[in-house]
Amino acid sequence: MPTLVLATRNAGKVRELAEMLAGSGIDVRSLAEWPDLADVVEDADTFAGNATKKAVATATALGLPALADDSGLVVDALDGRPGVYSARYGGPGLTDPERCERLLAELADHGQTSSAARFRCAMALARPDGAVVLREAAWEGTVRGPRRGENGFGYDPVFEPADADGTAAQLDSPTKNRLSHRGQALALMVALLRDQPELLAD
Ligand code: ITT
Repeated sequence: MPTLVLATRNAGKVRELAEMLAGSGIDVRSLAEWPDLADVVEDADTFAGNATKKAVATATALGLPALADDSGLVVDALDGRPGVYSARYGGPGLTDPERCERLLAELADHGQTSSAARFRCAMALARPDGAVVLREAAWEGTVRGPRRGENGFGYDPVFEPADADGTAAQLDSPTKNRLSHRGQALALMVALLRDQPELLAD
């Protein structure tokens, strides 16, 4: 069975990716098995650049194929922010609910109670030799408070997908995984692996 390491320390991403890859015939491993592996500096200014960096660094360090996700929320009324800085928005040490509140406060500073927005995801699969393939997807919707829902993670409680009722945090995980930026990007990656299984070969 081919092995694939999920190159992320975000527990919400690990849960969603592992759920979606269950039954795929891939031995899915997480970075929790390598607690001492150094974090990758995410200094690229694009989702694709950071995803590629995380996947290549992990695959070359561990000698195993690695899948990285770089994602974030792009808010029109904030000129695309927080974008690639979504994980660090508002500074280090904030909780996910505090980041959601910060986002709503910044929208209010701009005189808005809501804004068109989208989650974007770049997913990179790297082999230990450094070869890398990339797939990208987006999930359109609206940012609006108050926070609603207990599922998901990150900005889900203030993101209303265009293709579902309520917020992303009110969706059950199979529904979120089917619709989301991450779910769509992973589906594209799985289709690529079906065509090119050698990407996961030893
Ligand atoms: P890794 O780099 O270890 O994967 P990270 O959390 O730092 O973890 P990113 O740099 O890709 O990952 O930042 C993604 C952030 O975007 C994440 O922390 C959330 O705040 C937000 N985000 C991404 N996908 C999301 C989703 O499905 N629902 C809610 N928020 C999401």
